[in-house]
Amino acid sequence: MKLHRNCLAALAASLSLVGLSSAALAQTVLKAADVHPQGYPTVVAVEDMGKKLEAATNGRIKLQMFPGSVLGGEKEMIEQTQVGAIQILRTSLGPVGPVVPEVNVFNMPFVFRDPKHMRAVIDGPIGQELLDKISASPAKLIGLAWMDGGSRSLYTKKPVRKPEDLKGQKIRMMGNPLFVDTMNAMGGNGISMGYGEVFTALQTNVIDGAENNPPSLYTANHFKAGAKYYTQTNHLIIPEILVMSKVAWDKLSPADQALVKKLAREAQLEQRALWDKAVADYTAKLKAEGVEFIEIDNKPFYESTAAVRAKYGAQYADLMKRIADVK
Ligand code: GTR
Repeated sequence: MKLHRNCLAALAASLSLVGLSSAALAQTVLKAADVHPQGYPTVVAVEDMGKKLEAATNGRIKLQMFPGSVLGGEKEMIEQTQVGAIQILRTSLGPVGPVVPEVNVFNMPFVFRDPKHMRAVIDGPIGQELLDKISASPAKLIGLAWMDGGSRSLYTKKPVRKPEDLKGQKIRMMGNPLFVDTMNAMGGNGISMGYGEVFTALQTNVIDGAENNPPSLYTANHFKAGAKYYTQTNHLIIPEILVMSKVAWDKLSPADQALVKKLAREAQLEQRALWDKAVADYTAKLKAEGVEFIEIDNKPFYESTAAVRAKYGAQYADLMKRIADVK
């Protein structure tokens, strides 16, 4: 009788152990990362995607967000995503170019007429083709969805109105040789550097300026490091992208993969609405902080970068024509 009772207790203990461990095993926590701080449109949209994912899977799949570059700069985070240490990454497409060269077609200066044109392209077949190219490439990244990064303009310590004004000025660009070439063609000296180093580099005069959209200029505080002149060059309109590590992707069931893709697409649309508001809000805040927005005719900058489009775009001539034809 005693033996019987002991056996039952042992069985119950092992059952509860099995129960515990299978519940723990069944839960997948996806680490998501972003260079931007809490509250930034991309961060909010990915966090909301995580909430929906958790609800739709009854807590089986969770997403944990690491904002504000806590897991590194974009180059490092892309590498971590490739090896599976980060599972979901929101990044600019700029630093993806060196690992998936086909995406550089979207990274070229003045390839889109305006942000509206860019949205029409990413929402259509070309946008899907590029996501598929990323997924099919050997980079071990799955292209989930696009996000909006508006349009990038130049900010400097001295006012700039034309390419000649950039002579001798060191301007930080994202890590991709295409961007250094772009800045050199625009008249300045392009310096490749991580986003997290820009503030100190401005403060210590290692650089004289950088280029970005208003929400980034404001939230990264670069205007407080002396970059008070914001010249509306609108030279780069680069979509942001949400990618998943192929290592993590391959562990999901086909049904979960479809769910992640669907929710990523919803995050794309949510981020877009948040983005439009952020551009308006941060533009007003920058002006209130004394940043001078310099309106210019950007044609000389467009013309000065023709050689960059010719050099990098030759291999995408057909695709560039298709992009230009999107209304
Ligand atoms: C921002 C973009 C970031 C990052 C940053 C940069 O506009 O959202 O992903 O690429 O620019 O300049 O490094």
